[in-house]
Amino acid sequence: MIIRKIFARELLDSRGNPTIEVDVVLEDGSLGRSIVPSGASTGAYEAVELRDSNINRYNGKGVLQAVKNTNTELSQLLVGRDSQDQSNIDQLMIDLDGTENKERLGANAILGVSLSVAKATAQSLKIPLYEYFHQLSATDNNNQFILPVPMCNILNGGAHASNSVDFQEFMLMPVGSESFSEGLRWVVESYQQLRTLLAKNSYDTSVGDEGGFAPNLKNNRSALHLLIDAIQIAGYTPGKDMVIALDPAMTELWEKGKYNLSSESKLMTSTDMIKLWTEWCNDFPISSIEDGLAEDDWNGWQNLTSAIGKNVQIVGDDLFVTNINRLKDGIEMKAANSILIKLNQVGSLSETINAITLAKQSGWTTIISHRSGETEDTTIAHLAVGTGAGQIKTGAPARTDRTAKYNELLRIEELLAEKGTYPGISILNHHA
Ligand code: 2PG
Ligand code: MG
Repeated sequence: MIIRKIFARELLDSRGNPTIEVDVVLEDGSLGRSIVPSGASTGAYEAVELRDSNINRYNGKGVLQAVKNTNTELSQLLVGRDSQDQSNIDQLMIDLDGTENKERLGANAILGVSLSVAKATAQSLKIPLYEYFHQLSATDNNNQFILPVPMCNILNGGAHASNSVDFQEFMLMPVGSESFSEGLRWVVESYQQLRTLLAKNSYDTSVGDEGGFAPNLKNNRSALHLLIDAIQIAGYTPGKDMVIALDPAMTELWEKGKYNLSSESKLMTSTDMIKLWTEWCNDFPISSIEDGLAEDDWNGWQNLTSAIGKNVQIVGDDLFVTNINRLKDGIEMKAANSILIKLNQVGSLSETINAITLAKQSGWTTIISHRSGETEDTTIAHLAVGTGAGQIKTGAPARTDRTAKYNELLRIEELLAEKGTYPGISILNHHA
């Protein structure tokens, strides 16, 4: 179907920062609309999110230039083209931008168009978005879809909160449930119990950027005890019904070759951190650690993976930034065994799908992820199901920017009925 119109506007994300929304309209009237999210603990190698430098508007965070680039150059490039030609459309935008990291037109502008073209096409084909993503990424043609195991961030720290916890995300994965909806209920019940538990112990129950609680704890390790207690009070068995996943986002704590755990006044080497993660994994049912080391500490990543990668999912976020070249290096170096996938780190749908495909072909696990600055846009729920990624990370089961994705997955689960399967623990088993 031919693209008739492309139109972008500036609106707001969950932190009240401006972001870009793009509408793509096809000849038959089909509309694709997407809003681009934005990170706080961003990796240095991410594609560039174009922001206006005009400090008189939104403290320089406006996106009017990205909007303009969409409404002029990108629109001129793509109006009149076939919307089903997704990879060609993405390549044309990459070529027109002409830079390595999409800094001229903006990865936010390019991604907004890329996703809205796909969404408009799905609407025109009268198929759900996840099914169109499945068509774009399918290596097999079977009619079975995989619902993702959620990684629910119930306790926030680091760059996502102003509390004393150094590590960014403490998450629960309901690997023992029969279905996505049952697993989601288990984490919600545990989340509610965590609130009660915090209140009972006179901790603050306010939340961080991703909706998880952000109490001032006496040390980082006590967050794990709280999680275990909350799971048990909710009536579930830690390590069986639910496991723990961490994203300490260590790039944020990397200072002059050391890791600064400021809440505990400790400067740690890479070896110290690997020791700490190994201990934590022995003492608690932790099945996944994302960004356990910083984005340039390749050697440390190799050591961490060889130390605990057999039993623990070692996930690269800032390390790979959804970039296929960095992923290739990581696979060759055995620097991890899993990749976090964020559309806006790389800036187009096709490049994102290529990264997922390569990871899967290499026997790695894949986790589709939100950003800490989100919106009501639910594209990643469809991407998780459509690509069969197996896991999704989309924050606490609280705050509309986060629950929007969970709610969309509940709808998809209902729609798929017996065509959808929930992998549970099997998604992590191949590391063992
Ligand atoms: C992360 C993300 C999402 P941000 O580090 O994985 O949780 O945070 O979007 O701030 O980079
Ligand atoms: Mg991360």
